Amino acid sequence: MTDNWVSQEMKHIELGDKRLEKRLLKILSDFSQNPTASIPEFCGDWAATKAAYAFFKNPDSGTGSILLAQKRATSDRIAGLSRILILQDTSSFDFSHHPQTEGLGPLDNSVCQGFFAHTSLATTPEGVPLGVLAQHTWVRDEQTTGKRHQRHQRLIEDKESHKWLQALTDSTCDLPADTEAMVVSDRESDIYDYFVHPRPAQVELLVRARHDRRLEHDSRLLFLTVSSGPVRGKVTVEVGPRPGQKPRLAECQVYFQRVKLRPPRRRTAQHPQLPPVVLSAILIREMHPPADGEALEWFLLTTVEIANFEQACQFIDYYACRWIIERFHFVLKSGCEIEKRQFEHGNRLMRFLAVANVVAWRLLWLTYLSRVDSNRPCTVVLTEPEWKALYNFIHKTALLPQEVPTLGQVTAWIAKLGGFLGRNADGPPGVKLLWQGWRRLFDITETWLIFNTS
Ligand SMILES: [Mn+2]
Repeated sequence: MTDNWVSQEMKHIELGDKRLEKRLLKILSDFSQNPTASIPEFCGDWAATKAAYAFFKNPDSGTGSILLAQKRATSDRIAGLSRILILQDTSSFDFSHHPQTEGLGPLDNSVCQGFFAHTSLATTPEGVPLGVLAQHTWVRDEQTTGKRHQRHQRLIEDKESHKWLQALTDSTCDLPADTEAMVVSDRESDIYDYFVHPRPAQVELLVRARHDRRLEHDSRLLFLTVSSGPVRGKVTVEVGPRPGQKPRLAECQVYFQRVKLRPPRRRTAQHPQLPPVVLSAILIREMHPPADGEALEWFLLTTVEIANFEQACQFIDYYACRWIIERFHFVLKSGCEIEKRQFEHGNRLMRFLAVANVVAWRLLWLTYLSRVDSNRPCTVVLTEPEWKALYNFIHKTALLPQEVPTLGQVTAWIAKLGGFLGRNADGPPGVKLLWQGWRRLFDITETWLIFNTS
């Protein structure tokens, strides 16, 4: 049986073959119920397993078509929202432990083999994931990068830097005209060309700065100019746990200033001179960093003119949401076990990734939606048998409640199945507990259905 949400999510799929489309829905449905399982395990029987492997082998099971279907479903969720964030970032997928896989290339560390994926994930301004808008996968060429290419890391980055511009275009080309989008990205995207790359009128950029650029019309440098300006206010930022460091609340000073950047010097005909660009710089700097740890410091650049302290704080919150795409990569790797998948060729792994995007998005969506919208009825994410089975199992009763449980309640119960203790200090359950619980809920529901279907 195909889950309703799967058919909804893939309603725009066009693989040019109805049987392939049906197979995709079946794979998605089985896979999402048991994301960490191997293909034979989540397929359940030999015939389904064989069909799944045939699906990933088939060049007609195009990653482009699957991505486009998800982009359209994501656009349906975006429609009507006045503002969204688009988080873009790169991740590498390492298959060094499967050396027999063909069609892969060197990663940042040249002894590792795998491929790269650059993903644009849409979220609400509160960080609730809406879906993948664009994804570009590629393999580095062993010949051009060379065995000692680690030394040339900057050269490779320069060569691949076009991905930021391309993702900006791909993820924003079909946005509704009344939806504003803030495209958020990390220090790797601090590329002058990116700031001047054409984009739709309602699209703005927010980038963490890496380069101390020269300002136009005087010889001053960006970082010193902003940090020697006036302190506009103070904010407290939550810093998550890091290796050897507990989570903390960092008290930070906020600076912001309008700056006009001088374009980099160009010499070649292929790279003509670019115009100067006017941006707003926002600096937040921790006032009392821990003795044993690094101070929190973000130097952000945005194409929006920052008018006041409140607006600067809003942009700091937007940048904090960039973390969600790191979580997305985490769910792909640890939740969907991409790097443990065994296929003969990298192409099949990339097809598998296109399918896993949908599963990972949904897990993350559920995790964050339950935090911001916990009072909604749970039927937005669970089928009737699912929530009933969950309720009966958790409460050790055959009776049902008067009212449909809320999203917050069922999320806590699913997490409990995954090992969540729910102590006051634990905070809301994370995505890992949810995918662990999700898997048990599937079995519990199957059993529940045996006793509750007449
Ligand atoms: Mn990055």
